[in-house]
Amino acid sequence: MASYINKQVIELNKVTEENRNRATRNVKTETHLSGPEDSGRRLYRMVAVSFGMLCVLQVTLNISLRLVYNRGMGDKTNVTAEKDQLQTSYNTLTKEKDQLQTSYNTSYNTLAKEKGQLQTSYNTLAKEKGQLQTSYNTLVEEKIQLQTSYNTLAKEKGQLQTSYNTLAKEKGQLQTSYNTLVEEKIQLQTSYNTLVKEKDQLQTSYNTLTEERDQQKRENNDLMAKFSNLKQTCPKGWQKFESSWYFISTETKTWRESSQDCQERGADLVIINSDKEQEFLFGLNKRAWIGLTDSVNEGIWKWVDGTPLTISHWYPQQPDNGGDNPANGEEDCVELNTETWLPVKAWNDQSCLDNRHWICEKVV
Ligand SMILES: [Ca+2]
Ligand SMILES: [Ca+2]
Ligand SMILES: [Ca+2]
Repeated sequence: MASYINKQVIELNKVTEENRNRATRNVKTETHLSGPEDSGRRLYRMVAVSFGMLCVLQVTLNISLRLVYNRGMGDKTNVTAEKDQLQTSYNTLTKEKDQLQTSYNTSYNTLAKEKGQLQTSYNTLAKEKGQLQTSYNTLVEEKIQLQTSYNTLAKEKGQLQTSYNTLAKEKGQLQTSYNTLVEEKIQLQTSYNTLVKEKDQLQTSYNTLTEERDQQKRENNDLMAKFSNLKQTCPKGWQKFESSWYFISTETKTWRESSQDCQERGADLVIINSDKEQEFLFGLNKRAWIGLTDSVNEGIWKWVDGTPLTISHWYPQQPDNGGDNPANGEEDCVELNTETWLPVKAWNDQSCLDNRHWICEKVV
């Protein structure tokens, strides 16, 4: 019986030693894994520690059995019973050991499989890390180039800023000059406007003076002409009274023919301007046409030069435009009747178609 127990203890110790060595190898192997495999390594350690504790428990059980056995074979019945109990415990432990062995193998395979997956992930990550490193290097190189470009641009920006400042300064000077010129232009415009106004006033004064001079010249010419005429002697067939010459016809004509004859003589039918002239003409003792008519507008008497009638010498009841006698016809022309009437009351309107002597007047 003792030899059998010893044999079992030795066998159990071998298995324990073998497991411990395997665990140690696994731990050694795992120590070569890198960071991502730490979780697997902890699981290995837990399994190895469990095995170690089982081994310690088995050794303790073997020692207890040996002590029981050495205590003598006193009570064989008890020993047999205890032996059966121990055998049962041993079987149980063996069974548990087998289960643990199975669990260990299963865990080992799982861990090995996970280790392979982790290794693959690690390789993938390492590859990606290499690619990232390459990208990083490229980015660093590009950053250096960008830095160089930035420095160049910063330098150019500084030069442009300098140019801008210079231009801004020149612009300010030009603006000042422009403002000065604008101010001078306004002053010149004001002076110009003043000069234009003065020029217009001078022009007006000049025109007035010119007109006055021309008027004076005309008056002088008229005076000279009158003075010259006064010195002249009357033409043959004309009579002089004050500043006019008068022509008295020897034949008779209608009023219009008489007027035309006067114009051909450089004169016109007489215009009576005063009582004196009326009395002078009356004294000529000719029943004759004078230059007064209302042939344009009935009742509106006008002299042959277009002036209206102001001083009149009508005979009472005249003008009557022929009265109620159709035989007289329309009476639109004026005759000086010296045969029957008073000197200053000698005008009568008469038919222009009647024949009369006529008197022409020429102002000299
Ligand atoms: Ca007259
Ligand atoms: Ca009339
Ligand atoms: Ca009449």
